[in-house]
Amino acid sequence: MFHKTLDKFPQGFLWGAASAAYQVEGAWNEDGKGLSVWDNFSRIEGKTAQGTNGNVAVDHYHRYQEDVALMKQMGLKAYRFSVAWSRILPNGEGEVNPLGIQFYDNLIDELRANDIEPVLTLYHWDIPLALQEKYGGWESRQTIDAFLRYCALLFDAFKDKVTYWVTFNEQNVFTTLGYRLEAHPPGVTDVKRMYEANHIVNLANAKAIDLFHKMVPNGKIGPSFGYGPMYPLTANPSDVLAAENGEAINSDWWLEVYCKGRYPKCIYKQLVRLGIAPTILAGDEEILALSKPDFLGINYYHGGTAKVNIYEDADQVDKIQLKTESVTDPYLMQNNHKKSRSPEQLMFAGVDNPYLKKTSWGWEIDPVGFRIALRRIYSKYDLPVFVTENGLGAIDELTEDGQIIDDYRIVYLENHLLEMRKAITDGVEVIGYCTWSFTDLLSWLNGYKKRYGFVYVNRDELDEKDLARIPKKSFYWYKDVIATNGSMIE
Ligand code: BGP
Repeated sequence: MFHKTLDKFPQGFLWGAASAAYQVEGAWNEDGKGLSVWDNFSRIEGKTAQGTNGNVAVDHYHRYQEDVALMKQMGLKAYRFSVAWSRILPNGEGEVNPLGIQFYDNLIDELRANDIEPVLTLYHWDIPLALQEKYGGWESRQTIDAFLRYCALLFDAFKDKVTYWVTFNEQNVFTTLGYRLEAHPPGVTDVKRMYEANHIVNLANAKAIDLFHKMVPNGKIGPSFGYGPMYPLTANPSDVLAAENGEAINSDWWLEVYCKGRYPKCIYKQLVRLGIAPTILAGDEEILALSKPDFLGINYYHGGTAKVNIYEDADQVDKIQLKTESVTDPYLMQNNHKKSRSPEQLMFAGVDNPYLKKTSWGWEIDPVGFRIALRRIYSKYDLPVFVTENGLGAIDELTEDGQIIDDYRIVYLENHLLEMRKAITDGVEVIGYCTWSFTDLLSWLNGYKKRYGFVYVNRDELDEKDLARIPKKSFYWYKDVIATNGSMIE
């Protein structure tokens, strides 16, 4: 779709930036906070880059006023942050920690006083350790009850101060990395357990949305999904089908539950066939149907590319491999799901996209994919879209006179914003856009080297230094973007 002129960004568009509690706050054991699974996991040798952890992070807990002052200086319209469940309920349930509520109350007041819309994420991966140890975390239905109590406390405390709420951040990512690839807590490698835990989170999400609508009738809530479109490698219909399969298992599997309140039938049938479908009890379908989000949050970094897998490609089927009873044969997964990590193998083969460059961490850079993503999910689900994360992880270096000239970040964001503006012109309703991130922060697995912020934080993996905040060149660029309500993006 070619447009001679582009529509303006809507009035009141939420130009924002995002963070997560564990990645910025620090103060891991202060003012009554309990432990989260990440406080524990990061202590296990070899799990994070150079053993980095969130004990201090970028000390936002103590420096939130300074950080909000910088947001104000920039003119930021929205700040997305997450609440650490273990600050509110140190054991995940039971006694409430009033100092935990107080911290977020102060932060929200500070944001409001500076005309910044708070966007509150209820869960950004840091489940209280006590719930993990007592119930097995997201593998137990008791955790749903604990989560709802936690949600109710926050709904009640902030219903008059916070309009925009996010339930779960990237459920697809934390269940995959946590229960299948052992890269995140609880460090499991069992695809069946992943789908079981994922089902529990789906139930928690639906119930939380339903409770929210009863308790905060004027608010808006939705999940934030890590989304990128799947492309076929070629116009070969078999590759196109492979991409459809990829889109279905990587995205529809979650998005249909969020937006339509039920599992997509083909993927569900495939998981049943493979013996890895989640256990659905009587009443679960009714609970899933309660999921009626007001918007769909998406975190966009990149999509993926698929070609037909070796089992379905008539030209190059490696029949020998199929005939051998190797444990890597995915058909064996029916009896031995622990040995296989990939039901997707039967559906498509993931490949590099020959048209796209990558970041230093191997993430494809694909601004046009952002427009495709917005168009695709808007036409499929018909919900306003809130872009809750997008950004570039890069190595930033201080010049001798103490500046950070991050032109590469400006180019990255500019290209993405232009595609978003085109998507808006196409007709997609986008209500806001949060970059990842405002200040530099701790990357879950990559330490402090991989920086995303508009504001440099003077620390590295081994040395906390003075944690000074230094606005980068991109800070002033985004300030102008906001001041012109995006009209300079063309
Ligand atoms: C998203 C997460 C964020 C953040 C971001 C960048 O998936 O929601 O919390 O971590 O990715 O990730 P990384 O630090 O691995 O580059």
